[in-house]
Amino acid sequence: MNTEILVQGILRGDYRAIARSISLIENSGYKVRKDIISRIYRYGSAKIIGITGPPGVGKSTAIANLAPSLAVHGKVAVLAIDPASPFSGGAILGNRIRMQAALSSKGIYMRSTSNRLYNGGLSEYTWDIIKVLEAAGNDYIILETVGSGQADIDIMNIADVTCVFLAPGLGDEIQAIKSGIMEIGDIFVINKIDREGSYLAIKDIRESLNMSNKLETPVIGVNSLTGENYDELVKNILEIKNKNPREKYYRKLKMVVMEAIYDEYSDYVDGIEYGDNSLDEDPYTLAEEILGKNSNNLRKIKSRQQEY
Ligand SMILES: Nc1nc2c(ncn2[C@@H]2O[C@H](COP(=O)(O)OP(=O)(O)OP(=O)(O)O)[C@@H](O)[C@H]2O)c(=O)[nH]1
Ligand SMILES: [Mg+2]
Repeated sequence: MNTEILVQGILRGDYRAIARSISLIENSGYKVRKDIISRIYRYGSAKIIGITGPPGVGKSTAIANLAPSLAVHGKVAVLAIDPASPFSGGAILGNRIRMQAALSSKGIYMRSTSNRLYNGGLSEYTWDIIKVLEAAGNDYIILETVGSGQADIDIMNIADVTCVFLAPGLGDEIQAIKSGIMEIGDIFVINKIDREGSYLAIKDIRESLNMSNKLETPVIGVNSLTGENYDELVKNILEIKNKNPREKYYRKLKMVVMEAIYDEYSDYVDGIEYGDNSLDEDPYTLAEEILGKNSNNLRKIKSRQQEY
């Protein structure tokens, strides 16, 4: 498909164009991503709401409540990042399809993306996909990340509001992950307050926040099965101001520039071969030559590549 037509589709909020662009972003090289992103990245601006927490805490169930509640205030999209594990693949997919159907009947676009081998709670292309969803006119983008404790700190770089979900009875698990997540949460949500121990869990988090000088951070108990206290949660999410978009942009900028440089020069690097006596330079000199500071060996590599 022609990129210009695709971009027009994204800007109209057309689901098929959005889905197609996200697939292209996930499966093509940086040049295709550039082609799409460079045309859309100035369009739209959404509040990015990160939902993180340990596996099974109820993040997806929460989003099934949260997304329709936010949809009263603007256009909503959901992006779920799934672990790449081959074991959980089928089960997760089934849940996703049900959730997608339920949300889309309410005009909410949902998409999941795998974090593949990317080391962290996000996928490599989360930022790019968010740009597509912003350009499509969404006011709120809810991001469910793989609940992996410390690794989810990545979410801070991309979300305007980070909601850390915990549940009563996690016990040791809470202790283990607390050190990392106390820093990242703008809102702490104790889910499953229908369960025993929810009062203690809320108290425990409040105490930890006090110790980290985050006395003002809201701690909200909810029941995601009944929707209890979601008004309170939504109110708190709406109250938190968006971060400066430029600040969020910097990390991505560095990553993409590195990737683009690598893409541009990797052919030359691949062209270096074992036992190549015509390239008898030390690696540093050779690197400088590839970067264009001296073109002697580069010409050799280039001309050999053309023979292939
Ligand atoms: N009792 C109770 N159960 C809940 C509540 N919220 C979610 N659950 C249940 O908890 C289980 C896990 O919920 P999910 O929403 O899949 O949890 P998740 O955090 O998205 O899980 P992963 O994506 O696998 O990390 C499901 O069986 C839900 O029905 C709640 O408020 N109370
Ligand atoms: Mg989930």
